[in-house]
Amino acid sequence: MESLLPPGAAALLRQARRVVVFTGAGISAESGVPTFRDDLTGLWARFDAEQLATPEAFHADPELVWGWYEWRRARVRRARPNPGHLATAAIERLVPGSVVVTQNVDDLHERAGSTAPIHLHGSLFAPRCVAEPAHPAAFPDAEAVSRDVRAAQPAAVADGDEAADPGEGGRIPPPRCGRCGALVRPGVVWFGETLPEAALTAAAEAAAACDVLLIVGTSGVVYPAAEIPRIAARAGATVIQVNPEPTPLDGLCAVNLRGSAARVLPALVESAWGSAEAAGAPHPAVS
Ligand code: BJW
Repeated sequence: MESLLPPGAAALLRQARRVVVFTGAGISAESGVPTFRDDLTGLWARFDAEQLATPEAFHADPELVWGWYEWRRARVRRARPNPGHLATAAIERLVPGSVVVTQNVDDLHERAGSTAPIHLHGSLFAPRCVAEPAHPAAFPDAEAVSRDVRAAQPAAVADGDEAADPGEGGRIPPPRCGRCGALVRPGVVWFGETLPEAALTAAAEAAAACDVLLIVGTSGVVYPAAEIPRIAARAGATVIQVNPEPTPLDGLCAVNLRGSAARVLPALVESAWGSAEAAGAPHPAVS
């Protein structure tokens, strides 16, 4: 792998005092979590985004949308962080001024040992009330929602599975808010919705202040998230990209590393800091 890394990429990383790792669905692909737009395996290859990832879709068919998110949540719970997530956490440990900014709604960065990654598009594990976002206290943990769903839909859930899994395309009625009775919705950011303001501001500030921004596994077509690497480049940071395919962000990058996150990131970290531990030896938090 060392030979795949252009000389200089590792040195740029090693010399950086503040690194932002900006991730998309590609970093979780090798954990078995589908991306959105990959031709054969992406979620949108089988479903129209407009049918599932908009407020209108949830309003029109809440059972289809909730069932789809329960299916995805069950898949993520069964997935494990891969060497790309571990290498990202290693960068955080090795460069204390580092920040992980992710568009992903899974929790694989956290389970790899990353501390407080910024989630621009929300989380699969933070369902909330449609009527009053301040009502999540009615569902203090995602497990409670999952238990409610299992109780309501015993036939839809495999015995012993930790989360409700209706299968892809399966339908499950969303639970109701314990405080006001309105529907509970996935705590993710759908098309046409604004991103959480605090997360977007923190991500933009980290991008403006970093010396290296590492883009990993995103198609770079969804805004405003795709502005984050542009903010870094405008502020003078060096941008490095890891992706097996070209993206619209290629032109922004000093280095484009064509390969998978689980192969390239550990090699990059090992080349920069020269130790196998740095390249992502399992963190105690990995589960
Ligand atoms: C690997 C790999 C391996 C594979 N290793 N790599 C400006 C211009 C045009 C449009 C807009 C604009 N500003 C706003 C918009 C509208 C819209 C938008 O961006 N549309 C474009 C798609 C055209 N944006 C919005 O609506 C946003 N809200 C907003 O702007 O509010 C203000 C506003 C409102 C109304 C009007 C105007 C403004 C909200 C966006 C929310 C995105 N939500 C989703 C779903 C989240 C919930 C869920 O999970 O269901 O977020 S969409 C989906 O795309 C998800 C992702 O986070 C996001 C990005 O996808 P990502 O991560 O890049 O995945 P892929 O699949 O696209 O790419 C995977 C990549 O990995 C590929 O490159 C592979 O090659 C690579 N890969 N294997 C490394 N092993």
